[in-house]
Amino acid sequence: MKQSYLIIGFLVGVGLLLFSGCETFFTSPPEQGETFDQPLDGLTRDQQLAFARGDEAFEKRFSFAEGLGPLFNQPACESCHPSDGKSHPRTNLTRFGLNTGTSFDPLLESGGPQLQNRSLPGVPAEVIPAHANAISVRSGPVVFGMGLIESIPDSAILARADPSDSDNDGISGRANFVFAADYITEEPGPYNGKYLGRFGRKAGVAFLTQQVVTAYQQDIGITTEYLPVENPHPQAGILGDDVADPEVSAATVNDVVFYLRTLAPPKRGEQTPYVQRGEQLFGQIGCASCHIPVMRTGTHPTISALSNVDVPLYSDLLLHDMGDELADNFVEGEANGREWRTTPLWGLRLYEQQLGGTAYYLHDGRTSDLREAIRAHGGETAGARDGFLELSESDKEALIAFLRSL
Ligand code: HEC
Ligand code: HEC
Ligand SMILES: [Ca+2]
Ligand SMILES: [Ca+2]
Ligand SMILES: [Ca+2]
Ligand SMILES: [Ca+2]
Repeated sequence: MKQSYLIIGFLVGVGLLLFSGCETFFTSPPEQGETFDQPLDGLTRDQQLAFARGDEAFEKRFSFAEGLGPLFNQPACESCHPSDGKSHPRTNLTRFGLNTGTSFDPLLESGGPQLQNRSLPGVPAEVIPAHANAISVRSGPVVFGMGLIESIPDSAILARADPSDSDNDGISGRANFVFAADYITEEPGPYNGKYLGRFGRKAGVAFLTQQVVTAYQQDIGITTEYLPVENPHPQAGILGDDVADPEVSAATVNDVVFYLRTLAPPKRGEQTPYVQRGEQLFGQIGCASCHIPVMRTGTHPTISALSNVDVPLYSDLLLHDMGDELADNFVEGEANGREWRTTPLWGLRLYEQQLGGTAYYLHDGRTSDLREAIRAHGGETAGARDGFLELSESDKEALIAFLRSL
């Protein structure tokens, strides 16, 4: 008898605890659409498995015994794309070269174009050679929505290009045409042998697989079956490490590509009338001429979730002259030292939360203040920027509220 009273008392106690104190003991998991690591809806079982493998590979931290180095910036993709989002400026990477005004030399013999600031134990890290005059500091962008960006037909992007500003609106976006690495395809691209670039801050890469393979080799010092040679360290006369190449299989690269391709953009925040007013202003003063609210994909051969859907990315994926303040003097494909690809703004409302409370905007994460990011827009964007600066304080706030709803 006594014992069963005790048990009942205990159960009642636990029950009270569960009903009353639950929220204070456990933080609820983030909801669908509130993070950057959700798959697109409608993947098949096999596709979900590939997504999960790619997710794991993206998070993997390499050790020296697994091939990290000889030179590297960080040991994992996730180091610079935490939770698949933007990087903290402490993991920014630097590229360098020599811009003579008429030509650009990526200074391969001095370890260019990327500075790897870390290396194997006992090996000196790279330094920027004294004769480099183009130094480009880059922070890692968000990596969701890559398959949607990849599936927008070239024609839809090119339709918005206006290289000589023939419609006289002051905006002359142009495409970056770039060559493909030979491990991607031997086929010459449709534009004088080149392809339409869409990845990277200057749209310097046309293929997602190339973006991933290069990240492994340049950022982590990891060779892959696609590119089984180490990034050399000419400043120290070192060609590799002791780990046999390739250090990562083509299957793993393909899983990571699949993961990025099927990572869904987060859901948009609440559309209050205030936010809608901000969106209207965003259009009125010309922000939406480059930050195009929606593009549409074509037909995808194997992933139905990527076929004929809207892509609310807030970018035209074109290059724009952003003026002196943002210029880096660094040339990439056809992009010059003043041009940058319009940064997609989707997911902006979650950037702060993803980095523990502070977000970092622009290509090098130079500011945490959205107004400052807008003020830095020069060159082709001077008109839209001035339009913003001339808004009343309450209109400015509505526009910022709109950005924070994306
Ligand atoms: C040292 C930091 C760093 C590491 C490590 C890193 N990245 Fe990145 N990532 C960047 C930066 C910086 C950019 C922008 C590059 C540019 O402008 O060319 C970028 C761009 C990208 C993009 C293109 C995004 C876009 O908006 O076009 C993808 C995709 C990507 N990285 C995937 C990866 C994968 C996969 C790995 C691991 C194999 C990886 N990254 C490792 C810093 C990093
Ligand atoms: C001519 C094209 C163009 C116009 C017009 C334009 N932008 Fe941009 N925007 C860009 C480019 C290119 C970048 C990337 C610049 C960089 O990183 O150096 C950018 C970056 C941004 C960023 C930073 C995003 C991030 O995650 O780092 C914000 C915010 C932004 N723009 C908002 C606006 C607003 C608001 C307006 C209107 C006042 C506007 N833009 C007008 C091209 C444009
Ligand atoms: Ca290696
Ligand atoms: Ca280097
Ligand atoms: Ca124009
Ligand atoms: Ca090796």
